[in-house]
Parts: sequence; C-alpha cells; structure tokens
Amino acid sequence: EVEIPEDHPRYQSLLTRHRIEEGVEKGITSKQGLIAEGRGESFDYLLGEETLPSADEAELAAAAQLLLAEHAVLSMNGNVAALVPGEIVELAEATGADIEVNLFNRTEERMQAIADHLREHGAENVKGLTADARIPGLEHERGKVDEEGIYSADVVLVPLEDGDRAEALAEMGKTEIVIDLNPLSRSPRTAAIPIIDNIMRAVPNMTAHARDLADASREELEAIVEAFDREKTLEEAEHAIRDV
Ligand code: PTJ
Repeated sequence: EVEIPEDHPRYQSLLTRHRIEEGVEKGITSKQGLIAEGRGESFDYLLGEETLPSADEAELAAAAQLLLAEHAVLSMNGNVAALVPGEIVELAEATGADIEVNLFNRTEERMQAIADHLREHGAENVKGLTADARIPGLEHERGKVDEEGIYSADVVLVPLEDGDRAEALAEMGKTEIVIDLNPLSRSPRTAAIPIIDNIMRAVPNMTAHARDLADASREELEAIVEAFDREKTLEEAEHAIRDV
C-alpha cells in the first residue's frame, strides 16, 4: 500500500492513479484502462480539477432522472470499479438503481473479479453475469447484457463509455447519463445528460443531490430534468478547456 500525503498539491490525482494501478494488479481494470485514465487526467487538468457549475447542474439533473426512473441501472466497467466502488454502491442505494457489470473488453475473469470487488464494497445484487440479452447493433461480446438489467432499464448511467456502445444504447430508447471528462467525446454527445467531470467527484455529488431530493415530488423532479440544458453543459465545458 502506497502512502499518499493528503497535503500533497496533487493528492486527488495521485489517489486516482493509485486506484487504477491497483485495479490492474487485482485483475479488475484492463491495460486499456490505464490509457483511458491518462486521457481523462489531461482533460481534468485543463478543467482545473474541479466540478464546473454546469457539471454540478448536470449531476443534479442526473440524480433527479435516476429518482424518476422506473428501472435505473448503473453500468460498471474496469475503471469505474477501481475508482469508485463504494461510491457507486451508495448512489445505487440513494436512488434505488441496480448495478450491472458491463465491459468493453469482456472476459469472464474480469467480470467475476469486478463483481467480487463490488460485493466487498457492500453491493448486494450485482447484475451482468447472466448475459441473457444483447444490445442490438453491437458485436457479440460487446453487446452482452442482462435481460433484467440494462436490457430492460429505462435510465442507464454509463460512465467512461465507448462511443459505439453509448450510441447503441441511445438507439434502444434509453435515457442515458454519461460521465466523461472529454466534452468532445461521442458518448457525452449522445447522452440525454452529459456530465463533464471526474467520476471521483461526480458520483459522490450525485449521491448528495439524490439524498437532498429524497422527499421531492415527481413534479419537482421533472422540473429539474426539464430545466437541464445538455447543449449548454457541453459548450461550457469546452469553453473552460479552450479558454484557460
Ligand atoms: O473495463 P472495460 O473493458 O469496460 O474498458 C473500460 C475503458 C474505459 C478502457 C473503455 O471503455 C474505453 O476504452 O474507453 P475510452 O474510449 O478510452 O473512453 C473513456 C473516456 O473516459 C475518455 O473520454 C476519458 O477522457 C474519460 N475518462 C477517463 N478517466 C476518467 C474519465 N472521465 C471521467 N472521470 C475519469 N476519472
């Protein structure tokens, strides 16, 4: 276990890297996940490593959307499982969502390792291992999902997702919430609610919003979702990156 001093100016960034490294060592995160992490870090640096006001609005809208859902699913890949396992379990509890492991580079070993890791962090029911349905339009392994999970969900959170899969899920008519630090990436551009923020900050903030909204009426939740402007969120993030 590496000790990272909390007063280090790059504490959060070092912690994130360390979690990804550990994820690879435990067989949770893929080697491509290391590249994805590096890409994400560079965008986070340009965003000032903090949640933009427009991202906070997106996180509020996402929390409302998850609470409104009939059947919401939080999709987990090797990076998400390494970075925010306990935080995802808390978000699932606060919103009543299911958790499903869904990998871009699917192997049975990694599916199992991630499901075990999530259970160690308090997840009771981890979906994704049944894989009895397919997302239309995707190659066999990449399209595998649970019939009672992502396949039948109305709202899905797909963090750090590949563009093709984000598009295929949108074509199935799902309301997609995407977390991705790159505002130009295809996945957030496909999403009903794009969240341009580091997943390390985004997930706990969504949970805090969901808890604040626990007693809100359907009308109040719907008004929050209606007021959300996806184009503005994407533009503000791009603007923050280009005009530093
Ligand atoms: O575990 P698997 O097999 O499902 O694979 C997961 C990865 C992430 C490797 C796979 O989905 C992939 O290759 O994704 P991409 O196409 O590299 O896209 C990942 C996106 O997430 C990029 O746009 C990154 O900028 C972004 N990203 C990386 N780290 C973070 C992030 N966004 C938010 N928070 C992060 N910490």
